[in-house]
Amino acid sequence: MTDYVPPKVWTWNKASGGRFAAINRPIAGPTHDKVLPVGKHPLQLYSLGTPNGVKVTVLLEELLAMGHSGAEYDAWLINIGDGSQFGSGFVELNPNSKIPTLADHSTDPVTSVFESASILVYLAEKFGAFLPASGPTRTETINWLFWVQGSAPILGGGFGHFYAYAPAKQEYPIDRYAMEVKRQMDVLDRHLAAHEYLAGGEYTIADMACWPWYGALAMGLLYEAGEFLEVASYTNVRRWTEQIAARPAVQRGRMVNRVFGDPANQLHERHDASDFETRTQDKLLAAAAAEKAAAEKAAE
Ligand SMILES: N[C@@H](CCC(=O)N[C@@H](CS)C(=O)NCC(=O)O)C(=O)O
Repeated sequence: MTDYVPPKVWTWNKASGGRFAAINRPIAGPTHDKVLPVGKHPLQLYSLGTPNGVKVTVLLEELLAMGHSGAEYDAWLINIGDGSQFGSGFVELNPNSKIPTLADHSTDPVTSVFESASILVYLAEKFGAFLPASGPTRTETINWLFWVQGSAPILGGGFGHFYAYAPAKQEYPIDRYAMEVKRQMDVLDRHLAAHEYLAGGEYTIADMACWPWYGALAMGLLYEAGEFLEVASYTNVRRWTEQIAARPAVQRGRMVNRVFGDPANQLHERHDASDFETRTQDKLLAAAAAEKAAAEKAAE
């Protein structure tokens, strides 16, 4: 531990350090003028394929798969690394400057919806799906939705930050947050031992909110911390993760606004259902070109 003694009043006189130092600020509001693009569908999503973004694109793809054509959407890429969340148009929709943010142009005036859980509830209620209108399953869905909204910042902003992104490894915060994240995984694991989905027998927006965070963690995909946290031991979380990952709508939703990882799983912007097929077409063409190049090299 360092022997840092906090001053009487904190001042912003140096970068905070770590992976997101360039975008962290102690003040809100826009940094520049930027009008947001608006596409052809009533629902305009401004997002990035992080776990918080994926919650919403999974729900939109699930709604479309169910036949709700009104859920067609344009998904625009907001690159938080370059500060796009601080553009004036984005801040007008979401004063908190964080993805995901949704604008519903089917209402007059346009409805702006921010906070991923608020977007999930808004869409689920708009289309009457994945959140019962009343009764115990609704309450249980809301319980787990609030649970993940309160818990994931401990996983991402706490454990992930200190384990993977902080400029130096420190035992105290890593120990504290590792303990809490393991407790959270155990909460889920015990619950999922007795329930197929978080709210019981029904797949709901609670699963969609929780899966991108805790499903990814369970499969060792977050912060390269799989071995450290012994994630393979949470077998019920893994069963649930794989069950959800097998859904075609989830596989599509996970690709939208994704700009990292395997390029084959990235669809930077989505404006039409056919964008996924075009993406497949691109992959086939790229594979054919690679095969041709390999064959030519072998013939040299
Ligand atoms: N509680 C918010 C969290 C959203 C959030 O933290 N978004 C991150 C990306 S996953 C972001 O936009 N960060 C940009 C920044 O902090 O400037 C939600 O659930 O929507």
